[in-house]
Amino acid sequence: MLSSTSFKKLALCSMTTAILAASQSGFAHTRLQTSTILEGTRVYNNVVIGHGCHNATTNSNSNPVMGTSVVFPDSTATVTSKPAGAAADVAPTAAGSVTDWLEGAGEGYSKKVYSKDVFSAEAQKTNSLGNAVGFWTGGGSLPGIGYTGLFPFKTDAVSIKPESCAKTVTFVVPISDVCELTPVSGFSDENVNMWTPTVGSNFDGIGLHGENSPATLKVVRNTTGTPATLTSAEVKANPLPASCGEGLDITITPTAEQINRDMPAIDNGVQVWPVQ
Ligand SMILES: [Cu+2]
Repeated sequence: MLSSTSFKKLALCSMTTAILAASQSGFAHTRLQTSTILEGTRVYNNVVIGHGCHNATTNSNSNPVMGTSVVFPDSTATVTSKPAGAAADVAPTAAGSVTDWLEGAGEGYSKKVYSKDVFSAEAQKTNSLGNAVGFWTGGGSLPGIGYTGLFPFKTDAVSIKPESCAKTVTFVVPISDVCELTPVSGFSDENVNMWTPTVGSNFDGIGLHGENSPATLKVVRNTTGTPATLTSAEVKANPLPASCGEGLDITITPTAEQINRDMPAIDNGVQVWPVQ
């Protein structure tokens, strides 16, 4: 059982989100270790926390992280498309539902890998269908600077519908790094880094570090079959139908309703964060 006193604090990047977003790989934003995967493959991965919350006294990100909460979009998510390889300033268009693009249920593909290496408690989150929709882990103190925190999970094979024109499918994965337990009304750069999309949820974190800068997981269509890196088993090619041209880049973003439901950390029926 977690208590408020078992938790400590987090901190902020001194550089702006905009600067970091332009070259995220070299910086310390919270991201997935492997952010691009091939369809049809199971991948072991990590949430990577690069820094803590802002400490006003030291003007650094030295407030330690005491927990992190992750949401994977479920099949209720908002789906948009762009022409494959379109520039960032090309506006996305509405593109139906998740299962228009992905085989199966379109959710439940992510599972926590059990680990207490960093924090002492963790739990999977499931939706009403029993499908995994994320996880949280907390209880402890990840130093805000000087270390990187890794939180293991895996994704099961995600397969793109052969008849669809999807060339890539990108899941938006909101993550909250918590440095101090507060209610939603008390969120600040001193107590949480909010790597979330701006969708109108309680966790938009407007003005906070990470605002509208969520982690992502891009699934790439296997148009050519077995890749050179996989030799043990043949992987069937999934070519784009000829009528698709260059194809589409699909983005799957969890709704505000899902984020409000699935972002809170609930330990044995008790909501630990945000404080209610
Ligand atoms: Cu940062």
